[in-house]
Amino acid sequence: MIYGNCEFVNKKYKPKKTDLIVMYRVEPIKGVSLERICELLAGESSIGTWTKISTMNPKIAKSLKPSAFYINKKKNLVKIAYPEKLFEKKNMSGILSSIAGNIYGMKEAKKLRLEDITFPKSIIKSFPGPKYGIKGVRKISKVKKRPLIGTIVKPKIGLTEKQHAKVAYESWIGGLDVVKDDENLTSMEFNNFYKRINLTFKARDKAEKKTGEKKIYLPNITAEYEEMKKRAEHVKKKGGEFVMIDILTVGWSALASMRKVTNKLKLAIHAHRAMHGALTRDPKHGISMLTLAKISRLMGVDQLHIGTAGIGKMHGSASEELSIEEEIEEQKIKANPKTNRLEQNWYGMKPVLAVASGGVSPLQISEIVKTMGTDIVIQAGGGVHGHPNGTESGARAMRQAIEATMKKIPLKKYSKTHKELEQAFDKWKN
Ligand code: CAP
Ligand code: MG
Repeated sequence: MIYGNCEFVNKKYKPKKTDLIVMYRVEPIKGVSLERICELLAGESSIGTWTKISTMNPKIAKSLKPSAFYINKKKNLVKIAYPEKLFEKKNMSGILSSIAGNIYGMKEAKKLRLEDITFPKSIIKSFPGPKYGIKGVRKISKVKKRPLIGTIVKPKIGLTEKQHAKVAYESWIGGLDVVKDDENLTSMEFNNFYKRINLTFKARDKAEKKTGEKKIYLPNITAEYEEMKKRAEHVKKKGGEFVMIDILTVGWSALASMRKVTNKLKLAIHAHRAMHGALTRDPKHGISMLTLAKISRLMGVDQLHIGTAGIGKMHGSASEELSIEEEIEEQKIKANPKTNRLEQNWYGMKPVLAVASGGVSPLQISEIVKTMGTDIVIQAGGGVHGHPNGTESGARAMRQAIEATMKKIPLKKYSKTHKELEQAFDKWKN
């Protein structure tokens, strides 16, 4: 069976260390075999087209032809090994136009999901990876062992610059380490980015003075590239250490450029994954969050939202999200057929700090830490500003919850002697 000039299915093929390997889950339309789909997938994502062409020569085919070497009919999983030469190094847009491009529009595939990619050393090494990573973030924040705790200013949009800075101040003095803008707060008529940044950094300085602790602000600089750059420069000028970027809505190319900008400015990147659900949610279609997280690590974000291991308000299973955490925080990943994971060696690339967020309240802190460990940022928006006594008390309740967790004291017990945590229990029960 051939697609154009080549035959791409080769079950005897032994993948080379230099190959880029992709695992796809694919559901063909009626009457189309998985073998046929493999021919189409491998061909369309590399050197093939629908018919035989005169411009193809055996030399091209020999050096660049991918091989579909694994076909699992029970699970509808296939693996394709692509020679590394097919891809331009450090060009994620180009790489994805191949392995996650036209193939999604193929008539013969009803559903197609990119489950995982093993990147070869040459591609890993061509990307910058995080500038700071977990250690760097801990150094900036001066939080050594426990998870960082933070909030998202709420309402998402609606507060003026002054109100925003006030909410941030109360969050910090209540005991939180991190305050961040929400993903859809950019520069609005009633809340201008530059004015917000000026006022919120003033509030940060005041909060640091009052508490004697390091406080972090994550301003959302999401915009078109030139403006994003200007915003990042402004954050630096005002004494910031981080910027937040909605990495999927700005796109990989803009992110790559921003990684260079932030490198020069010495700023860390907090990556918000808004819109990921459009790609990741259907278990049979799209691109897995695991893959997006791997790409984010390559691109060089320092922190990434990965979900709460099924504990918060967002869709996502514990096993999937724990796999993602492992993938962005470890150096060597073993293949795991149960979770559809391929192996990956990160060749020393710095790890990304996982962010657990979405529907979190102080009452879930212990469970999150138990499940996800301490190398995380735990964020609560509604769970702080929804506290019956307001933002500062909400922040206190979060801090009490993390203290109790680190001391291994049950939250309920700790709440008997900690008023704000007790009030959180009254509101959110457990
Ligand atoms: C959380 C949040 C975050 C989500 C994103 C929100 O607020 O600010 O954007 O965490 O999801 O807008 O929902 P709450 P994820 O604490 O009030 O829920 O982290 O899964 O990408
Ligand atoms: Mg949000």
